[in-house]
Amino acid sequence: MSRPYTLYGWHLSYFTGKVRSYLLHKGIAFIDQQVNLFTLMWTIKRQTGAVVMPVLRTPQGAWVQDSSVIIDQLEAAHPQRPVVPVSPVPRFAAYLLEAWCDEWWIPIAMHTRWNYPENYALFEREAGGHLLPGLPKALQRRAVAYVADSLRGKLHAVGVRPEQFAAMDRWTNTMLDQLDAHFAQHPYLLGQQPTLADFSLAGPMVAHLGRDPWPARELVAPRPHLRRWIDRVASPKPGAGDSPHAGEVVPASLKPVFQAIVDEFLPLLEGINKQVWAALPALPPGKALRRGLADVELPMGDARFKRSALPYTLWMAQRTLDVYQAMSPADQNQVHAWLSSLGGERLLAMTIPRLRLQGLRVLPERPS
Ligand SMILES: N[C@@H](CCC(=O)N[C@@H](CS)C(=O)NCC(=O)O)C(=O)O
Repeated sequence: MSRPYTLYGWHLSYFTGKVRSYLLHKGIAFIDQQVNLFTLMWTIKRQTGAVVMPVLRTPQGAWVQDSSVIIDQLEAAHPQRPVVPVSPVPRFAAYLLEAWCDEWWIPIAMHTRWNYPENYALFEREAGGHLLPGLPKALQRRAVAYVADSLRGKLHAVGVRPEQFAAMDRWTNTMLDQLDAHFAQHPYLLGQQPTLADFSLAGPMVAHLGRDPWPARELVAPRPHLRRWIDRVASPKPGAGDSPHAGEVVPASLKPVFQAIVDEFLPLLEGINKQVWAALPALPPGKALRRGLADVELPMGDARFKRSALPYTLWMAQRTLDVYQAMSPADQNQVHAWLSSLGGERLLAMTIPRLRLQGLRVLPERPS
């Protein structure tokens, strides 16, 4: 009997939530391994070059890092119940939503976790037990405090800054209302079947907002359709969404979401792209870009928002644009017409330096 996959990650981890929801939906057997301090700091670092979760160990013994790469590899190996739509507009929309859910939502998920002290008891209990299983509670608490400090240290970079809290709260409430209204009409983002987009939204929603006590009570419970979607995606029932096709529509009720992506996320991508191009000439060949560059400013609802430009985010945009580039001219026309209807067709003309992943960083494929 072959060994199953092992998913190394915690239930409270954003990107582990994405991959776990995907694996459960696909019905792929896996060991759900809560990662401990040794595995995280030693084994994973040695195997992937980064201290990060989730990481998937395949039955063949390969260690795969990055939720998007993990899902790509699993889709190739397990083509039944595909999670990527075939029709051009939903296909492109699924990847665009993946990029947005993975990157845009990070400050919101960090803000709703780290700025409400009542969330800490759950974090301390779970992370402590995972990091140092079986060791004294006092030691576990010290280890968790260390991890929590390092996570809090990243808040400013991703834009979680006191002067921006009010704008983030307004944005979150508006967006959650829009998602709740959508899920009142459709079981999943792109219709009847869960897609890559749903698993990506599981990152912020299943692992953070729908689980941390403060946002679960204050933000999610008042929105019952969103709550039910979170529960569906976190624990799919056998046979749910069991169809040979992934979602093949872009429902009209998602229009406000795509409008926000065009109005807010596209300027974020453009700001990062500008900084990355500017950083390339001084980058020694073969060296990765810093994880965070200077601040980029963009709209967030009715306000302006600042966060560090993360070159990795551009790799997610490249992934989305690769999907468009691989389409036939007729299919590209459909995607172009759809984005034009939102005023976002300039996304398709963006020139991004070709990037590849190196752990949590990116570097140009060819030396500049
Ligand atoms: N883009 C990566 C991100 C993985 C990631 O950021 N994981 C978080 C936990 S949810 C982490 O380990 N962060 C460590 C760090 O940022 O240094 C993915 O899609 O898997």
